[in-house]
Amino acid sequence: MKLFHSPASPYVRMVMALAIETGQAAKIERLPSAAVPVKPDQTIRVHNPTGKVPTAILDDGTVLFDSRVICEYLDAQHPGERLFPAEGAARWQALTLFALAQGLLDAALLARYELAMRPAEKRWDEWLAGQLGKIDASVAALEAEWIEHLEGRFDIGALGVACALGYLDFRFPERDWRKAAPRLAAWFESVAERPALKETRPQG
Ligand code: 99T
Repeated sequence: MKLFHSPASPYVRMVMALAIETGQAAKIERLPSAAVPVKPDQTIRVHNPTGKVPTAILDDGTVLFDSRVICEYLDAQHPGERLFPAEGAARWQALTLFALAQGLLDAALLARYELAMRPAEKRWDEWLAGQLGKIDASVAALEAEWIEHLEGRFDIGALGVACALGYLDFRFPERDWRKAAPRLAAWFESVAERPALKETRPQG
């Protein structure tokens, strides 16, 4: 499989972390990319009109995106225990937690683009505050409602949350999410040394 890749992207990180967790990293060929919203990478666009990473190209030419789809695809390709539970409450809980991690990240990325890409004179403070508020509310919900789940099996929800929190450390270190979420911080510490997370720490 070829994968349009960026070492700074938490969405790419989810795919790579899942591949490492499930013993499939060696079969992924990383393609360099320059995915930014204002100047789309045309080599990605040929395959994915949104121009985003991760985008995967399978050996038969089939294109898969986004991170949710590629993660679930890879999880169906190995003989071990699945990170996406197959059915029942475990599945819906894991998918909801994964969606929360994705939602947190979507807000964090919008805030990042607002701060790093939008010219200062065009900034809209209320809009930025709205995105930062979504991050804080998501962290609060993880602390209040999800610790028991997180401390259970390392499923796709847990993997997603670890990548989302890692992104906050990477791009928003000054916001110190740990202050309001000590149990979440302890959980994050306990999983941070997993090879899948250690080998995919964001860079950029
Ligand atoms: O928005 C764009 O045009 C380019 N941005 C991306 O490709 C980002 C890179 S993270 N990826 C996504 O937005 C993917 C979201 C999708 N729903 C998924 O795959 O789940 C870059 C982070 C950074 O540099 O700080």
